[in-house]
Order: sequence, then C-alpha cells, then structure tokens
Amino acid sequence: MGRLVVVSNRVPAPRERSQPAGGLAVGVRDAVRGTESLWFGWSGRHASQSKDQTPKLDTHDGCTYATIDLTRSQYEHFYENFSNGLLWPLCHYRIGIIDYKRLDYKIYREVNALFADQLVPLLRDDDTIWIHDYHLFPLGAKLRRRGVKAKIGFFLHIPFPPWSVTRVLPCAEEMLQEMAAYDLIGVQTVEDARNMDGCFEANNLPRRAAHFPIGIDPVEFGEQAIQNVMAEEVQRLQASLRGRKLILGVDRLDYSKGIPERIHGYETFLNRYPEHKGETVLLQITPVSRAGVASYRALRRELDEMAGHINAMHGNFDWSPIRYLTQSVPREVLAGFHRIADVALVTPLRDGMNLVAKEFVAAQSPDNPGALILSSLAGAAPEMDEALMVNPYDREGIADAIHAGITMSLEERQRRWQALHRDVTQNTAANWADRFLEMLRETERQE
Ligand code: GDG
Repeated sequence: MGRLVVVSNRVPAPRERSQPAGGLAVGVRDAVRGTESLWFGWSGRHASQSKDQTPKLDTHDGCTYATIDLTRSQYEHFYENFSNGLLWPLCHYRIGIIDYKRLDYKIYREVNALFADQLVPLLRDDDTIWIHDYHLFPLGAKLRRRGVKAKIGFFLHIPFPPWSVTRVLPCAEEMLQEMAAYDLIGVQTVEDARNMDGCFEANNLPRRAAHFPIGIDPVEFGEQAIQNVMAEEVQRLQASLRGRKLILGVDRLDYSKGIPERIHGYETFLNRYPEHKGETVLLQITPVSRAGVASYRALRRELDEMAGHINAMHGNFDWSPIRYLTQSVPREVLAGFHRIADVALVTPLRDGMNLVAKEFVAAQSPDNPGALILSSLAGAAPEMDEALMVNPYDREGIADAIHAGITMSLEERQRRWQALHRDVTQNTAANWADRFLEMLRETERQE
C-alpha cells in the first residue's frame, strides 16, 4: 500500500506532534503514526516575500512534515477574510455576517494553487491523498489540473448547509464544480451529507458525500484526567469551590459555540431557581481565537460585559456565579477540570461535531459521573442522545437542564454516562480515520 498524504491548512508544530490537541490533529496523527506518510500545510509563520514559499521538510515518527509559509497578504485574504470571515459563517448558517469580496476569493484560489504547486513535486503515483477542511475546498481540482491521478479524499470538519443557504455565495457553483474533483467527501453527520449532495444535485454534479462522525482518543484523555486530578491547578480549583457544584464550559471564543446564549441560560437558571443561589459556579474557559476577524472582537466585548453584569447582579462578596477566562488552559489541566466538573454546558448554535462533549464524557469517573448538557444543534447530538438535550436559543430550557443536571440522582447520571461512554469509546479518532480511508480506497471514481 502506498503512502498517506494529508493536507490541512495548519500542520501541528514540532512540539505538538506527539500530543496534539483537537480532533483533526489527533485523528490524523493516529492515521499517519508509524506508517510512511507525508503531512503538508501552512507552518503558521509569515513569509517575508512570496518567492520564499518552498516547503521545509522534517520527519517525526515515520511522518514527513512539509510546511510552507504564507505572506501577510495571503494570510489576510485567504485565511482571515475568505476562510474565516466568509466560509465559516456561511457553513454555520450565519449569512447575516458574511462579507464577500472578489479579491479575497481570488487570493483564496491562489493560495490553493500555491499548495498544489508546492505539493505536486513531493507526490508519488501510489499515494492516497486526504485533504482537510474549508480552507482547501478547491485543492483537489488544482491537483487534478496538474495531472495528479491518485485517489483524493476530502473531509469537512464543520457543518455544510443546504443549497438554499449555500447559493448565497456568489462563487458557490464554481466551488462545487471544483469539489466534484474529489473521489469521496466526508462530513460529520447524515444531515451534512444530505445537504452537500443536494448542492451537487442542484448543479448537475455527481453525489460525493458520506458521513463519518469524528471521535477523540478517549483512553488517552481519560488517563490524563485521572492523572491530573491531584495536579496543583485542579486541587486549587476544587478548594476554591468550597463545596459548590462546578458547571464547566470550554470553547474557543467563537460565535458558533453559543456562549452568550449559555450565559443567558445560566442567568435564567439563577432567576428561575433562587433556592440554588450560591450553590453553583460556572467556569467558562474561552481561549481567544481569530482575533483578526471583526466579529470575534465584538463577541469578546459582549462576553466581557455579560460576565461582569451577571457577577454584579447576582454575586455576593463571597461568591461570584461566573468565572470567565480568555486564556488557554494546558490540555492535561483541562482534563482534570473535566473530571471534577458536575455539569458540562455545551451549547453551540451549530457545530460540525464538538469534541468537548466527548472529552467531558471520557474524563468522568464511573463512580460519580457528571451530567452533560448538549445542544441539539451540535453534530455530536445524534450520537449522544443520552445527554440532557437543549435548544441553545431557549434560555428557559437551558436553565431547566442546569437544574436537572445539578439535582440528578447518581443512578440516572451513571445510566446516562454509561451509554454516552460506550459511544465515545466505540467511535474513536483512530477508527474515524480508518473508516474514511477504507471507503476512499474502495471508491471507484465517477465522472
Ligand atoms: C472543528 C469543528 C469539530 C478548547 N479550549 C482549550 C482547549 N480546547 C480544545 C478542546 C477540543 C478542541 O479545542 C475544540 O474542539 P471542538 O470540536 O469543540 O471545536 P473546533 O475547534 O471548532 O473544531 C468542530 C472539530 O473541528 C473536529 O472535527 O468537532 O465541530 O468546529 O479538543 O478541548 N485545549 C486546551 N486549552 C484550552 O483552553 N489545551
């Protein structure tokens, strides 16, 4: 069998390669580990001039990492504006905030062509190529135009909306035509596959999509949680709670994650269930992301204000109902925080999957598991139906679910957790990658 060639916008930095965070990096690491493979993408650095964009190669654990630098202009138009300022909101059904500019699209396509130009010389005939995420929709077509005959698969980590939403994009038809160059397109859910195939059909293109819900490495995360329960930070958090219930939220600072909606839900809980006042702390960990995009800066200001407002309105001199952090917490400490949490509050307005929900389940103690509150609009919802399901737009519903979570009997928590844990253990990051690659290798190309 030939090599696996992975392409993603970002390639893990050398120090993240043995223990990467996040689903893409973990799943792909398991797929490339120990086999001869190549992982190509952006280094995360800026090139001073466009001529300085040849890949730098280094090998770790059998995998060759090939990374290129992007110029500041490419970063702005390709990454910030077109990928994160347009495709991200569109795919999360937020057409009200999209900002289309022809120049951004032009540079988005140019960067995809640059990836293709720099990747082709590194390819062999018997490679299998696996491209990831919305930054690289046109890459398969660019590779085909340069004569690449290998199997090329694509996986989309975020949702894909139906044609009635997608057609808002002025370049939607061209993008779909280019996406038809892939032999197989993996998406997270049945709904996403149906939407994407519907877009192909509306444009007289062959169907390409199948769903492959991504997982985590539950054993590794569960062990980190056990090992870190006695870590200094986790013990300090535990002591600071003084017996109060810990409700945990962990999300990149992103409007798709429903953080303001969650905080409104928590405030509604405080008003609706005054008998529990002073008994809970919501710890919201929200590392800042994409600070170069205006809608993310606006969200940050909104959250700062909301957290301050709730503490001022509901807190007391010895109790703050909400603790809100915008710095990232080390992964192993996060695992320990999950283990001691009584409730996880996961309320995205839309999410491809949502790995935080799965990490919370993996980190729980079977003897005393916490309760998971999950948005029915997360890609994880169909698999995790033993969670307390909420609609994130319904703040009374979130309030009631928090109440149910903190008062739930041990028997019910265990029953729900056992079902959730079974699913998280069966569908791991490693077998997600295996299933996708097996289907890709079996797929016969349809024109
Ligand atoms: C995209 C899709 C899909 C968060 N805060 C900290 C931290 N995290 C880690 C979490 C988790 C990861 O980041 C976030 O994963 P999600 O799945 O929740 O969300 P996205 O980043 O939006 O990922 C998503 C995913 O791709 C995979 O296909 O599930 O739907 O949007 O692992 O734990 N990690 C550390 N400190 C933090 O403060 N160390």
